Amino acid sequence: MIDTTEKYTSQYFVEKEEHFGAHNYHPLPVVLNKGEGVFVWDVEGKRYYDFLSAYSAVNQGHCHPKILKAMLEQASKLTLTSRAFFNDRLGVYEEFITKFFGYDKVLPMNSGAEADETALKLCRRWAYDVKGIAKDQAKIVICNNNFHGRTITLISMSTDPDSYNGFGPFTPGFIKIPYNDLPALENALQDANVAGFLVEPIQGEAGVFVPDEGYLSKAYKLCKEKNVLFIADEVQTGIARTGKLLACDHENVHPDILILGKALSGGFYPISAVLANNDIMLTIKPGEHGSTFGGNPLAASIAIAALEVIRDEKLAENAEKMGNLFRQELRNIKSDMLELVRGKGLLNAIIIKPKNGKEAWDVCLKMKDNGLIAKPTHTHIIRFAPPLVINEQQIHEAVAIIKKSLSEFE
Ligand code: IF1
Repeated sequence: MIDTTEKYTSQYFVEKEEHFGAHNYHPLPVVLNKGEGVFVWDVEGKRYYDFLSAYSAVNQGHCHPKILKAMLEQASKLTLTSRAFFNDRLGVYEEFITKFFGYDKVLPMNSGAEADETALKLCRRWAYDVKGIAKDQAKIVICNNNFHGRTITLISMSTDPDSYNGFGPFTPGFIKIPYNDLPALENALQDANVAGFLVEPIQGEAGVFVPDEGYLSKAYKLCKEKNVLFIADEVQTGIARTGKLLACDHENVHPDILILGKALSGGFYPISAVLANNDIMLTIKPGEHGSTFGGNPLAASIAIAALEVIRDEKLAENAEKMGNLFRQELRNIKSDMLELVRGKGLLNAIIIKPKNGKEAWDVCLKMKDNGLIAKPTHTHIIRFAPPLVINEQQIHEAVAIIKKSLSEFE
């Protein structure tokens, strides 16, 4: 146990993780011990703007009081029953979330990866039982540069060697096509064994790739023409992040299978969900899929509160407004390292042009010194995703930090 009477430096905690933890991450050198709204603090008491939001899991802001209250109340009563029995929270949550997003049913899971895996199983089962594809022949179309999680099947779909190298053999049954390429999708859909198209409405990990206007709606139409399920992975883009409740809402696309995670709990607990209508969801029968923690009463209570915050605080509208302001202000920054600004709502990224051997990582270190934390993805891209509760004055302050940091490389 940590003796809280003695002040421990960041170095103390970094060394602990180095010695006792797996080295599957390379974190920015900052040790956080407090979060509130758009801010986090390190063990030395320094405050930072959090511009990653735990990869868009803290959309409601750190430690949102309403979600905390719901968590504490439920945690003091009943946390886990397993699905071997009913409980008095799951059905209430299922009704709430299915009406919130407009589906017949929800299958509750824990991590985003589990939700993606669940969606793949639903798609394959629908392929055999409803579409009538021959056993074990179902194929699912996915996009290059996708990110859907870290399981063997999900990395089998990946085109990023860092995700799949050294983890073979891989799960078969996937057709890879370029993202944002409708002719490539149309061509792939000629295969009668295609059952589904799994796509991120915006590719987050790839570096916030926003597809052309109309891509999602035209892709959906192509899928419907071929009786193929349109499966949207909104784990990162959902829950108001891009300025609408779902990124698919920008094009009025209602996915056949919707995958949610991350901010579904406001960062309090691993909660994910798969939503679909009865013709798809009821293809899985009792005993054919499950999870120890999936749909537990604590998660159910947290998720209701997390979604109520999104609705009641109009965080999608705020994300739209603050996102436009953020991109506009960023584009006014004069820096030869700042190559490009792109994004939607409060899911944004900048491309850093290396200068004198300095690159995105060095810019992130400089921003950290200046009071804002973010992390590069794919070497030259810095993703900016603050909590959706950010206000105008905080956007201006954050942009000033980014501008100052870039200027220090001039
Ligand atoms: C890591 C990335 C982001 C996701 C989408 C499913 C999942 C994720 C669109 C799986 C998870 C996380 C995973 C985390 C870092 C982060 C990430 F860089 F890995 F790709 F956000 F962009 N679909 N993304 O973004 O959800 O199982 O993690 O709950 O693995 O390093 P999960």
